Amino acid sequence: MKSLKSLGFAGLIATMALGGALHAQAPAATPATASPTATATTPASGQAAATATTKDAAAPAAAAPADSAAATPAPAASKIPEFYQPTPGIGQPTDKISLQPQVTDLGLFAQHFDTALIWVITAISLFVLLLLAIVIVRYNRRANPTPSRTSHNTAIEIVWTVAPVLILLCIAVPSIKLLARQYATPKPDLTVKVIGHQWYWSYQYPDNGDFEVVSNILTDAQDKAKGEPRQLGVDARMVVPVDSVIKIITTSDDVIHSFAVPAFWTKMDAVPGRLNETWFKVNRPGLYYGQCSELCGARHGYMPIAVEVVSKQQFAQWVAANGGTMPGAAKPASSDATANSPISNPPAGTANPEPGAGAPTTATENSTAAATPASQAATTN
Ligand SMILES: [Cu+2]
Repeated sequence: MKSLKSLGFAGLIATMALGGALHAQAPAATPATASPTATATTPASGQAAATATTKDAAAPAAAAPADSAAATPAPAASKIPEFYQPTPGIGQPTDKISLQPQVTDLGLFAQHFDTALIWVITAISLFVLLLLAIVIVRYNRRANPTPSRTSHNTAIEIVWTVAPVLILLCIAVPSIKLLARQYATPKPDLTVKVIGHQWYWSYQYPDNGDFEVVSNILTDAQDKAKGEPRQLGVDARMVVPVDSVIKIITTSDDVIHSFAVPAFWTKMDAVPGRLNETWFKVNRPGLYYGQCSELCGARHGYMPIAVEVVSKQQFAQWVAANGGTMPGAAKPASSDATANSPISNPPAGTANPEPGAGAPTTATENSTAAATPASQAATTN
């Protein structure tokens, strides 16, 4: 920074160039803030939206469960274990103007880089402010009636070209390093296929017998009862082991969604007909929330993501509760030869015994799934 002070007016030009460059950096440095913003800007009540959807879509669906509920006993919802309660300030939006506390090495690297960039931005802004102040005071018409007629100065022109280039290089090196690390998945310990639907998520575990978890938003009342942050609680969480490289493959059933968990520094679009890949390795167990981060329709704001990071023993317990197997363990005899085919979908109803969660496997999956929170509220309360 000392050398900058000697640049004089060169700094002004340097800063203009750099300002543009910092803008270009913004996408890499901001994924983590997207979700909290989304939360803040979705004031419309989940209840209201659910009711609205129910009107056109759920009328037949609401009638059907009423009959079948009497005939067949509801599956035991408590069989799938949940290990962690939400921790205020961790893995969910905070009221601070900063990134969420990061729980992956990549996230910590990004957080430090973000802090460093703030200092660079502040220093340059103050420097430019100082230059402007000098110009206003010293070179106004009264103080400097006969202006200099200088039009070229080779030395200063070289300086104000080279200095911004050097500053940009200092920013570009860690920035590209961060980007590269985000896209280079280390050898994975577990692969989870994340599928976006209008408007819920499902998670498939191909390494564990290819079972599937269907994850729907909870109602506000259910969130309150369970102590979960409003509009972030789900009926079935995605569960992964701690200190393990989790390879995430995203795709979509209908439109483009985006799987984003700010505390992991993870965000990847889920595009129909494509498989995208990203990864994370979480350092500490806990419950972390995210949201769909690509505008995907009417209930885009109501398809939260809840990832539970647990010990390896707890993960094995959770997999067993979902009817899956751990790698190396004997696979249970499957009545359906195609059950583990990568092409066919596993029976979602068996993976998630929550009432209404099995609905997405039917042909009317969008309409019934959208109505799920409403019908759950009606049947469980
Ligand atoms: Cu979405």
